[in-house]
Amino acid sequence: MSRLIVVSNRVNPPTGKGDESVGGLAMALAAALREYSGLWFGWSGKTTPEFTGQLAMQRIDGVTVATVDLEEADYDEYYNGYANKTLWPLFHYRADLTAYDRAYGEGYERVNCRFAETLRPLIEPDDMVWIHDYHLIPLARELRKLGVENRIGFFLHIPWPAHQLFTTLPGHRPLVEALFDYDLVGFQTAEFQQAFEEYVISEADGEHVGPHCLKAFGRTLHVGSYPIGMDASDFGKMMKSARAARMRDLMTAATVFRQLIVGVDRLDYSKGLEERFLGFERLLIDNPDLRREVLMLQIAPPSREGVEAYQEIRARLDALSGRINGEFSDIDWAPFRYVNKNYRRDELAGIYCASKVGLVTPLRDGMNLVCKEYVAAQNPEDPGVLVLSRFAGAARQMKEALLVNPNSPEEIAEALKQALAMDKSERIRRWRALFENVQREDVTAWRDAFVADLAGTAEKLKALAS
Ligand code: GDG
Repeated sequence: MSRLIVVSNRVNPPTGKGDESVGGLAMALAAALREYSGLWFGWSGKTTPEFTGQLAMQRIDGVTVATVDLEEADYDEYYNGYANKTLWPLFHYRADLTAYDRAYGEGYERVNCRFAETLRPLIEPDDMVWIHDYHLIPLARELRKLGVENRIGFFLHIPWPAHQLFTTLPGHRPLVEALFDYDLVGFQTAEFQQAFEEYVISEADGEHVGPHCLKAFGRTLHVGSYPIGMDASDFGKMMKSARAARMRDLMTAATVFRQLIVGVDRLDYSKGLEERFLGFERLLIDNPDLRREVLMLQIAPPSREGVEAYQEIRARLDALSGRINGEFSDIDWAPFRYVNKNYRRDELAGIYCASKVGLVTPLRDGMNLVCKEYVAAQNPEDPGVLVLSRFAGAARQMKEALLVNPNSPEEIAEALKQALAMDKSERIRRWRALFENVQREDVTAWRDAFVADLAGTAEKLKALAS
Protein backbone atom coordinates (compact mmCIF):
# COMPACT_ATOMS: atom_id res chain seq x y z
CA MET A 1 0.00 0.00 0.00
CA SER A 2 1.35 3.46 -0.92
CA ARG A 3 1.99 5.86 1.93
CA LEU A 4 -0.45 8.75 2.14
CA ILE A 5 0.81 12.30 2.57
CA VAL A 6 -1.91 14.74 3.56
CA VAL A 7 -1.24 18.46 3.16
CA SER A 8 -3.44 21.19 4.62
CA ASN A 9 -2.92 24.81 5.58
CA ARG A 10 -3.07 24.21 9.33
CA VAL A 11 -1.89 21.04 11.01
CA ASN A 12 -3.62 20.66 14.36
CA PRO A 13 -4.37 17.01 14.98
CA PRO A 14 -6.71 16.26 17.86
CA THR A 15 -4.92 14.72 20.83
CA GLY A 16 -7.42 11.88 21.12
CA LYS A 17 -8.44 13.08 24.62
CA GLY A 18 -11.66 14.75 23.47
CA ASP A 19 -10.46 18.20 24.51
CA GLU A 20 -9.78 19.54 21.04
CA SER A 21 -11.37 22.67 19.67
CA VAL A 22 -10.51 22.19 16.02
CA GLY A 23 -12.61 22.78 12.90
CA GLY A 24 -14.32 20.27 10.67
CA LEU A 25 -11.40 19.85 8.31
CA ALA A 26 -8.92 18.91 11.02
CA MET A 27 -11.26 16.37 12.60
CA ALA A 28 -11.85 14.74 9.26
CA LEU A 29 -8.18 14.60 8.28
CA ALA A 30 -7.03 13.16 11.58
CA ALA A 31 -9.58 10.39 11.24
CA ALA A 32 -8.51 9.77 7.65
CA LEU A 33 -4.81 9.47 8.48
CA ARG A 34 -5.01 7.33 11.58
CA GLU A 35 -5.38 4.07 9.66
CA TYR A 36 -2.60 4.85 7.17
CA SER A 37 1.02 5.06 8.22
CA GLY A 38 0.54 8.57 6.97
CA LEU A 39 2.31 11.90 7.11
CA TRP A 40 0.53 15.22 7.66
CA PHE A 41 2.28 18.34 6.45
CA GLY A 42 1.35 22.00 6.83
CA TRP A 43 1.70 25.24 8.72
CA SER A 44 2.45 25.09 12.47
CA GLY A 45 0.20 28.07 13.21
CA LYS A 46 3.27 30.07 14.31
CA THR A 47 4.97 32.98 12.57
CA THR A 48 8.58 34.20 12.56
CA PRO A 49 9.92 37.55 11.27
CA GLU A 50 11.72 35.73 8.38
CA PHE A 51 10.86 32.42 6.71
CA THR A 52 13.36 29.71 7.75
CA GLY A 53 11.94 26.60 6.06
CA GLN A 54 12.81 24.64 9.21
CA LEU A 55 10.73 21.45 9.57
CA ALA A 56 9.43 20.26 12.95
CA MET A 57 8.61 16.54 13.02
CA GLN A 58 6.43 14.91 15.70
CA ARG A 59 4.38 11.78 16.19
CA ILE A 60 0.87 12.50 17.50
CA ASP A 61 -1.76 9.82 18.11
CA GLY A 62 -0.33 7.47 15.45
CA VAL A 63 0.27 10.15 12.81
CA THR A 64 3.63 11.65 11.74
CA VAL A 65 3.23 15.39 11.70
CA ALA A 66 5.61 17.73 9.85
CA THR A 67 5.12 21.47 10.26
CA VAL A 68 6.77 24.64 9.12
CA ASP A 69 6.45 28.18 10.51
CA LEU A 70 5.40 31.01 8.20
CA GLU A 71 6.72 34.53 7.98
CA GLU A 72 4.59 37.36 9.45
CA ALA A 73 3.92 38.81 5.97
CA ASP A 74 2.72 35.35 4.84
CA TYR A 75 0.15 35.36 7.61
CA ASP A 76 -1.20 38.74 6.50
CA GLU A 77 -1.08 38.23 2.74
CA TYR A 78 -1.62 34.50 2.22
CA TYR A 79 -3.73 33.42 5.20
CA ASN A 80 -5.70 36.49 6.29
CA GLY A 81 -5.32 37.94 2.77
CA TYR A 82 -5.84 35.80 -0.32
CA ALA A 83 -7.28 32.76 1.47
CA ASN A 84 -9.67 34.45 3.88
CA LYS A 85 -10.37 37.85 2.33
CA THR A 86 -10.48 36.79 -1.32
CA LEU A 87 -11.23 33.11 -1.92
CA TRP A 88 -13.34 32.31 1.16
CA PRO A 89 -15.89 35.15 0.70
CA LEU A 90 -16.05 34.74 -3.08
CA PHE A 91 -16.56 30.97 -2.92
CA HIS A 92 -19.32 31.59 -0.33
CA TYR A 93 -21.10 34.03 -2.66
CA ARG A 94 -20.06 37.16 -0.73
CA ALA A 95 -18.67 39.21 -3.62
CA ASP A 96 -19.38 42.27 -1.44
CA LEU A 97 -16.77 41.12 1.10
CA THR A 98 -14.20 39.95 -1.45
CA ALA A 99 -10.95 41.94 -1.44
CA TYR A 100 -8.69 42.02 -4.47
CA ASP A 101 -5.17 43.08 -3.56
CA ARG A 102 -2.01 42.32 -5.55
CA ALA A 103 0.00 41.72 -2.39
CA TYR A 104 -2.49 39.02 -1.33
CA GLY A 105 -2.11 37.19 -4.65
CA GLU A 106 1.69 37.40 -4.39
CA GLY A 107 1.62 36.11 -0.81
CA TYR A 108 -0.54 33.18 -1.91
CA GLU A 109 1.89 32.20 -4.67
CA ARG A 110 4.89 32.67 -2.36
CA VAL A 111 3.53 30.43 0.39
CA ASN A 112 2.54 27.72 -2.08
CA CYS A 113 6.17 27.80 -3.40
CA ARG A 114 7.52 27.62 0.13
CA PHE A 115 5.26 24.72 1.02
CA ALA A 116 6.42 22.86 -2.12
CA GLU A 117 10.11 23.42 -1.39
CA THR A 118 9.77 22.32 2.23
CA LEU A 119 7.63 19.29 1.42
CA ARG A 120 9.66 18.08 -1.60
CA PRO A 121 12.42 16.25 0.37
CA LEU A 122 9.78 14.29 2.36
CA ILE A 123 8.14 12.76 -0.71
CA GLU A 124 9.19 9.20 -1.61
CA PRO A 125 8.61 7.69 -5.06
CA ASP A 126 5.56 5.57 -4.20
CA ASP A 127 3.74 8.11 -2.01
CA MET A 128 0.30 9.47 -2.85
CA VAL A 129 -0.12 13.13 -2.00
CA TRP A 130 -3.54 14.48 -0.99
CA ILE A 131 -3.78 18.27 -0.78
CA HIS A 132 -6.67 20.01 0.97
CA ASP A 133 -8.63 23.13 0.43
CA TYR A 134 -8.60 26.58 -1.09
CA HIS A 135 -5.37 27.74 0.60
CA LEU A 136 -3.30 25.36 -1.51
CA ILE A 137 -4.75 25.24 -5.03
CA PRO A 138 -1.37 25.97 -6.78
CA LEU A 139 0.64 23.48 -4.68
CA ALA A 140 0.65 20.64 -7.25
CA ARG A 141 1.93 23.05 -9.91
CA GLU A 142 4.83 24.04 -7.63
CA LEU A 143 5.59 20.41 -6.78
CA ARG A 144 5.56 19.45 -10.48
CA LYS A 145 8.08 22.25 -11.16
CA LEU A 146 10.35 20.56 -8.62
CA GLY A 147 10.08 17.26 -10.49
CA VAL A 148 7.43 15.48 -8.38
CA GLU A 149 5.72 12.85 -10.56
CA ASN A 150 3.70 11.14 -7.82
CA ARG A 151 -0.07 10.96 -7.92
CA ILE A 152 -1.43 14.16 -6.40
CA GLY A 153 -5.08 14.69 -5.49
CA PHE A 154 -6.91 17.81 -4.32
CA PHE A 155 -10.09 18.09 -2.28
CA LEU A 156 -12.04 21.34 -1.99
CA HIS A 157 -13.89 21.55 1.34
CA ILE A 158 -15.87 24.67 0.45
CA PRO A 159 -18.30 25.37 -2.42
CA TRP A 160 -17.13 25.88 -6.01
CA PRO A 161 -19.04 28.99 -7.11
CA ALA A 162 -21.23 29.38 -10.17
CA HIS A 163 -19.46 30.29 -13.39
CA GLN A 164 -20.56 33.96 -13.57
CA LEU A 165 -19.46 34.63 -10.02
CA PHE A 166 -16.13 32.83 -10.33
CA THR A 167 -15.14 34.87 -13.36
CA THR A 168 -15.30 38.05 -11.23
CA LEU A 169 -12.01 36.88 -9.67
CA PRO A 170 -9.03 38.51 -11.35
CA GLY A 171 -6.69 35.64 -12.24
CA HIS A 172 -9.48 33.06 -12.33
CA ARG A 173 -7.97 31.27 -15.33
CA PRO A 174 -4.47 30.56 -13.89
CA LEU A 175 -6.12 29.31 -10.71
CA VAL A 176 -8.12 26.74 -12.69
CA GLU A 177 -5.13 25.90 -14.88
CA ALA A 178 -3.20 25.10 -11.66
CA LEU A 179 -5.87 22.53 -10.80
CA PHE A 180 -4.93 20.65 -13.98
CA ASP A 181 -1.58 19.75 -12.37
CA TYR A 182 -3.48 17.34 -10.11
CA ASP A 183 -4.48 13.83 -11.11
CA LEU A 184 -7.81 14.05 -9.31
CA VAL A 185 -9.85 17.01 -8.03
CA GLY A 186 -12.71 16.26 -5.64
CA PHE A 187 -15.71 18.40 -4.63
CA GLN A 188 -18.23 18.02 -1.83
CA THR A 189 -21.27 17.74 -4.13
CA ALA A 190 -22.16 17.03 -7.75
CA GLU A 191 -23.45 20.61 -7.99
CA PHE A 192 -20.00 22.09 -7.23
CA GLN A 193 -18.38 19.62 -9.62
CA GLN A 194 -20.78 20.67 -12.38
CA ALA A 195 -20.05 24.35 -11.78
CA PHE A 196 -16.33 23.63 -12.18
CA GLU A 197 -16.88 21.58 -15.35
CA GLU A 198 -19.04 24.33 -16.81
CA TYR A 199 -16.23 26.83 -16.28
CA VAL A 200 -13.63 24.54 -17.86
CA ILE A 201 -15.79 23.89 -20.91
CA SER A 202 -16.91 27.45 -21.53
CA GLU A 203 -13.88 29.48 -20.42
CA ALA A 204 -10.95 27.17 -21.13
CA ASP A 205 -12.10 25.31 -24.27
CA GLY A 206 -12.18 22.13 -22.24
CA GLU A 207 -13.95 18.89 -23.15
CA HIS A 208 -15.03 15.66 -21.53
CA VAL A 209 -12.77 12.83 -22.68
CA GLY A 210 -14.34 10.13 -20.54
CA PRO A 211 -16.60 9.74 -17.53
CA HIS A 212 -15.46 12.27 -14.89
CA CYS A 213 -12.49 13.12 -17.05
CA LEU A 214 -11.76 16.58 -18.49
CA LYS A 215 -9.17 17.77 -20.97
CA ALA A 216 -7.99 21.40 -21.00
CA PHE A 217 -4.71 23.34 -20.95
CA GLY A 218 -3.17 20.33 -22.80
CA ARG A 219 -3.71 18.09 -19.75
CA THR A 220 -6.19 15.53 -18.54
CA LEU A 221 -7.83 15.71 -15.11
CA HIS A 222 -10.15 13.37 -13.22
CA VAL A 223 -12.93 15.01 -11.22
CA GLY A 224 -15.48 13.63 -8.78
CA SER A 225 -17.78 14.44 -5.88
CA TYR A 226 -17.05 12.99 -2.45
CA PRO A 227 -19.39 14.24 0.31
CA ILE A 228 -17.36 14.38 3.51
CA GLY A 229 -18.78 12.68 6.59
CA MET A 230 -18.12 12.71 10.30
CA ASP A 231 -16.15 10.18 12.31
CA ALA A 232 -19.28 8.31 13.39
CA SER A 233 -17.57 5.56 15.36
CA ASP A 234 -15.42 7.97 17.37
CA PHE A 235 -18.47 10.12 18.09
CA GLY A 236 -20.42 7.03 19.18
CA LYS A 237 -17.71 6.31 21.79
CA MET A 238 -17.74 9.91 22.96
CA MET A 239 -21.51 9.76 23.44
CA LYS A 240 -20.97 7.11 26.10
CA SER A 241 -18.47 9.24 28.05
CA ALA A 242 -19.13 10.57 31.55
CA ARG A 243 -18.59 14.16 30.36
CA ALA A 244 -21.21 13.84 27.62
CA ALA A 245 -23.68 12.40 30.15
CA ARG A 246 -22.90 15.15 32.66
CA MET A 247 -23.45 17.90 30.11
CA ARG A 248 -26.67 16.26 28.88
CA ASP A 249 -28.01 16.07 32.45
CA LEU A 250 -26.96 19.65 33.17
CA MET A 251 -28.75 20.99 30.10
CA THR A 252 -31.80 18.82 30.70
CA ALA A 253 -32.05 20.16 34.26
CA ALA A 254 -31.62 23.75 33.01
CA THR A 255 -34.50 23.34 30.59
CA VAL A 256 -37.16 21.55 32.67
CA PHE A 257 -40.57 22.53 31.24
CA ARG A 258 -38.79 24.20 28.31
CA GLN A 259 -37.64 22.97 24.92
CA LEU A 260 -34.01 23.59 23.94
CA ILE A 261 -33.05 24.79 20.45
CA VAL A 262 -29.32 24.55 19.80
CA GLY A 263 -26.89 25.95 17.23
CA VAL A 264 -23.09 25.38 17.13
CA ASP A 265 -20.95 27.17 14.56
CA ARG A 266 -17.60 28.84 14.10
CA LEU A 267 -18.39 32.55 14.24
CA ASP A 268 -18.39 33.09 10.47
CA TYR A 269 -20.62 35.22 8.24
CA SER A 270 -21.20 32.20 5.98
CA LYS A 271 -23.00 30.34 8.79
CA GLY A 272 -26.13 32.53 8.61
CA LEU A 273 -26.11 33.45 12.31
CA GLU A 274 -27.72 36.86 11.89
CA GLU A 275 -30.63 35.47 9.89
CA ARG A 276 -30.92 32.61 12.38
CA PHE A 277 -31.17 35.02 15.34
CA LEU A 278 -33.84 36.95 13.43
CA GLY A 279 -35.65 33.66 12.76
CA PHE A 280 -35.72 32.92 16.50
CA GLU A 281 -36.90 36.46 17.22
CA ARG A 282 -39.66 36.01 14.62
CA LEU A 283 -40.75 32.78 16.37
CA LEU A 284 -41.10 34.69 19.66
CA ILE A 285 -42.95 37.62 18.04
CA ASP A 286 -45.44 35.41 16.20
CA ASN A 287 -46.01 32.90 19.01
CA PRO A 288 -46.48 34.56 22.42
CA ASP A 289 -47.58 31.19 23.83
CA LEU A 290 -44.12 29.75 23.07
CA ARG A 291 -42.15 32.49 24.82
CA ARG A 292 -41.82 30.72 28.15
CA GLU A 293 -41.61 27.33 26.49
CA VAL A 294 -38.34 27.64 24.56
CA LEU A 295 -34.69 28.43 25.14
CA MET A 296 -32.25 28.96 22.32
CA LEU A 297 -28.55 28.26 22.92
CA GLN A 298 -26.08 29.42 20.28
CA ILE A 299 -22.45 28.40 20.74
CA ALA A 300 -20.20 30.40 18.40
CA PRO A 301 -16.46 30.32 19.13
CA PRO A 302 -14.75 33.27 17.39
CA SER A 303 -12.58 32.53 14.35
CA ARG A 304 -10.34 34.55 11.96
CA GLU A 305 -10.42 37.49 14.34
CA GLY A 306 -7.77 39.35 12.33
CA VAL A 307 -10.20 39.81 9.41
CA GLU A 308 -12.44 42.91 9.62
CA ALA A 309 -15.56 41.17 8.29
CA TYR A 310 -15.39 38.76 11.27
CA GLN A 311 -15.10 41.64 13.75
CA GLU A 312 -18.11 43.28 12.13
CA ILE A 313 -20.34 40.21 12.18
CA ARG A 314 -19.39 39.63 15.81
CA ALA A 315 -20.45 43.17 16.75
CA ARG A 316 -23.77 42.75 14.90
CA LEU A 317 -24.48 39.44 16.63
CA ASP A 318 -23.68 40.96 20.05
CA ALA A 319 -26.20 43.72 19.39
CA LEU A 320 -28.87 41.39 18.02
CA SER A 321 -28.65 38.84 20.84
CA GLY A 322 -28.84 41.71 23.36
CA ARG A 323 -31.89 43.12 21.61
CA ILE A 324 -33.73 39.78 21.63
CA ASN A 325 -33.09 39.21 25.32
CA GLY A 326 -33.91 42.82 26.15
CA GLU A 327 -37.20 42.54 24.32
CA PHE A 328 -38.44 39.18 25.55
CA SER A 329 -36.79 38.39 28.91
CA ASP A 330 -38.57 38.55 32.22
CA ILE A 331 -37.05 38.83 35.70
CA ASP A 332 -37.03 35.04 36.08
CA TRP A 333 -36.44 34.04 32.50
CA ALA A 334 -34.43 34.81 29.32
CA PRO A 335 -35.04 33.23 25.92
CA PHE A 336 -31.56 33.30 24.43
CA ARG A 337 -28.07 32.20 25.45
CA TYR A 338 -25.33 33.29 23.11
CA VAL A 339 -21.89 31.97 24.03
CA ASN A 340 -18.60 32.89 22.30
CA LYS A 341 -16.66 30.01 23.77
CA ASN A 342 -15.23 26.70 22.68
CA TYR A 343 -16.59 23.53 24.26
CA ARG A 344 -15.06 20.09 24.20
CA ARG A 345 -16.50 17.76 21.60
CA ASP A 346 -17.81 15.35 24.25
CA GLU A 347 -19.59 18.25 25.95
CA LEU A 348 -21.12 19.33 22.64
CA ALA A 349 -22.40 15.78 22.18
CA GLY A 350 -24.20 16.01 25.53
CA ILE A 351 -25.71 19.41 24.65
CA TYR A 352 -26.99 18.11 21.29
CA CYS A 353 -28.55 15.14 23.06
CA ALA A 354 -30.45 17.34 25.54
CA SER A 355 -31.96 19.53 22.82
CA LYS A 356 -35.26 19.26 20.96
CA VAL A 357 -34.11 21.08 17.83
CA GLY A 358 -30.74 21.37 16.06
CA LEU A 359 -30.68 24.61 14.08
CA VAL A 360 -28.06 24.60 11.28
CA THR A 361 -28.67 27.37 8.77
CA PRO A 362 -25.54 28.39 6.82
CA LEU A 363 -26.10 30.75 3.88
CA ARG A 364 -23.56 28.61 1.98
CA ASP A 365 -21.54 25.65 3.20
CA GLY A 366 -19.38 23.12 1.37
CA MET A 367 -20.86 20.32 3.47
CA ASN A 368 -21.42 21.11 7.21
CA LEU A 369 -20.49 18.54 9.82
CA VAL A 370 -22.41 20.03 12.74
CA CYS A 371 -25.73 18.79 11.32
CA LYS A 372 -24.30 15.26 11.09
CA GLU A 373 -22.94 15.41 14.62
CA TYR A 374 -26.33 16.60 15.86
CA VAL A 375 -28.03 13.57 14.32
CA ALA A 376 -25.38 11.18 15.67
CA ALA A 377 -25.92 12.50 19.22
CA GLN A 378 -29.68 11.88 19.41
CA ASN A 379 -31.44 9.40 21.65
CA PRO A 380 -33.04 6.87 19.21
CA GLU A 381 -36.15 6.61 21.40
CA ASP A 382 -36.78 10.34 21.64
CA PRO A 383 -34.72 12.16 19.00
CA GLY A 384 -34.64 15.89 18.34
CA VAL A 385 -35.45 17.46 14.98
CA LEU A 386 -32.84 18.84 12.57
CA VAL A 387 -33.64 22.15 10.84
CA LEU A 388 -31.13 22.51 8.02
CA SER A 389 -30.29 25.08 5.36
CA ARG A 390 -30.95 23.97 1.81
CA PHE A 391 -27.64 25.66 0.90
CA ALA A 392 -25.46 23.36 2.99
CA GLY A 393 -23.82 20.65 0.87
CA ALA A 394 -25.23 18.22 3.46
CA ALA A 395 -28.81 19.05 2.38
CA ARG A 396 -28.29 16.70 -0.62
CA GLN A 397 -27.95 13.77 1.79
CA MET A 398 -30.11 14.93 4.71
CA LYS A 399 -33.46 15.15 2.97
CA GLU A 400 -35.44 14.07 6.05
CA ALA A 401 -34.39 17.22 7.91
CA LEU A 402 -36.71 20.23 7.80
CA LEU A 403 -35.00 22.09 4.95
CA VAL A 404 -35.23 25.88 4.98
CA ASN A 405 -34.08 28.90 3.04
CA PRO A 406 -31.60 30.41 5.54
CA ASN A 407 -32.13 33.92 4.16
CA SER A 408 -35.71 33.92 5.41
CA PRO A 409 -36.31 34.50 9.14
CA GLU A 410 -39.99 33.65 8.45
CA GLU A 411 -39.12 30.23 7.05
CA ILE A 412 -36.77 29.55 9.94
CA ALA A 413 -39.49 30.53 12.43
CA GLU A 414 -42.05 28.29 10.68
CA ALA A 415 -39.66 25.33 10.67
CA LEU A 416 -38.88 25.86 14.36
CA LYS A 417 -42.58 25.88 15.16
CA GLN A 418 -43.11 22.69 13.18
CA ALA A 419 -40.09 21.02 14.82
CA LEU A 420 -41.21 21.94 18.35
CA ALA A 421 -44.68 20.50 17.69
CA MET A 422 -43.59 17.35 15.83
CA ASP A 423 -44.90 14.11 17.31
CA LYS A 424 -42.56 11.40 18.43
CA SER A 425 -43.33 8.89 15.68
CA GLU A 426 -42.48 11.41 12.96
CA ARG A 427 -39.32 12.48 14.78
CA ILE A 428 -38.20 8.86 15.02
CA ARG A 429 -39.01 8.16 11.36
CA ARG A 430 -37.04 11.18 10.14
CA TRP A 431 -34.12 10.60 12.52
CA ARG A 432 -33.69 6.94 11.52
CA ALA A 433 -33.22 7.85 7.86
CA LEU A 434 -30.79 10.65 8.74
CA PHE A 435 -28.79 8.47 11.13
CA GLU A 436 -28.53 5.70 8.57
CA ASN A 437 -26.98 8.19 6.14
CA VAL A 438 -24.58 9.68 8.71
CA GLN A 439 -23.27 6.20 9.55
CA ARG A 440 -23.04 4.95 5.97
CA GLU A 441 -21.45 8.04 4.42
CA ASP A 442 -18.96 8.70 7.19
CA VAL A 443 -15.42 10.03 7.05
CA THR A 444 -13.97 6.58 6.32
CA ALA A 445 -16.25 6.12 3.31
CA TRP A 446 -15.21 9.60 2.09
CA ARG A 447 -11.50 8.90 2.49
CA ASP A 448 -11.70 5.43 0.93
CA ALA A 449 -13.64 6.68 -2.11
CA PHE A 450 -11.19 9.53 -2.75
CA VAL A 451 -8.01 7.50 -2.18
CA ALA A 452 -9.27 4.60 -4.32
CA ASP A 453 -10.04 6.99 -7.18
CA LEU A 454 -6.67 8.71 -6.81
CA ALA A 455 -4.91 5.35 -6.84
CA GLY A 456 -6.87 4.34 -9.96
CA THR A 457 -6.22 7.49 -12.01
CA ALA A 458 -3.19 6.07 -13.86
CA GLU A 459 -5.12 2.94 -14.93
CA LYS A 460 -8.07 5.06 -16.06
CA LEU A 461 -5.78 7.17 -18.22
CA LYS A 462 -4.28 4.04 -19.79
CA ALA A 463 -7.77 2.70 -20.54
CA LEU A 464 -8.75 6.02 -22.16
CA ALA A 465 -5.65 6.00 -24.35
CA SER A 466 -6.18 2.42 -25.62
C1 GDG B 1 -15.15 23.35 6.53
C2 GDG B 1 -16.28 23.68 5.52
C3 GDG B 1 -17.05 21.31 5.67
C4 GDG B 1 -17.72 24.05 16.27
N1 GDG B 1 -17.77 24.71 17.44
C5 GDG B 1 -17.06 23.97 18.32
C6 GDG B 1 -16.56 22.85 17.67
N2 GDG B 1 -16.98 22.93 16.40
C7 GDG B 1 -16.70 21.87 15.42
C8 GDG B 1 -17.97 21.16 14.99
C9 GDG B 1 -17.55 20.59 13.64
C10 GDG B 1 -16.58 21.64 13.14
O1 GDG B 1 -16.15 22.42 14.25
C11 GDG B 1 -17.23 22.58 12.14
O2 GDG B 1 -17.33 21.91 10.94
P1 GDG B 1 -18.26 22.42 9.75
O3 GDG B 1 -18.26 21.38 8.73
O4 GDG B 1 -19.62 22.69 10.30
O5 GDG B 1 -17.67 23.81 9.27
P2 GDG B 1 -16.20 24.46 8.88
O6 GDG B 1 -15.34 24.61 10.08
O7 GDG B 1 -16.53 25.71 8.15
O8 GDG B 1 -15.53 23.38 7.91
C12 GDG B 1 -17.47 22.78 5.76
C13 GDG B 1 -15.83 21.04 6.54
O9 GDG B 1 -14.76 21.97 6.27
C14 GDG B 1 -15.28 19.64 6.28
O10 GDG B 1 -15.07 19.42 4.92
O11 GDG B 1 -18.12 20.49 6.13
O12 GDG B 1 -18.47 23.03 4.77
O13 GDG B 1 -16.66 25.05 5.62
O14 GDG B 1 -16.88 19.37 13.78
O15 GDG B 1 -18.33 20.22 15.95
N3 GDG B 1 -15.80 21.91 18.25
C15 GDG B 1 -15.50 22.08 19.58
N4 GDG B 1 -15.96 23.14 20.29
C16 GDG B 1 -16.73 24.12 19.72
O16 GDG B 1 -17.16 25.06 20.39
N5 GDG B 1 -14.76 21.15 20.20
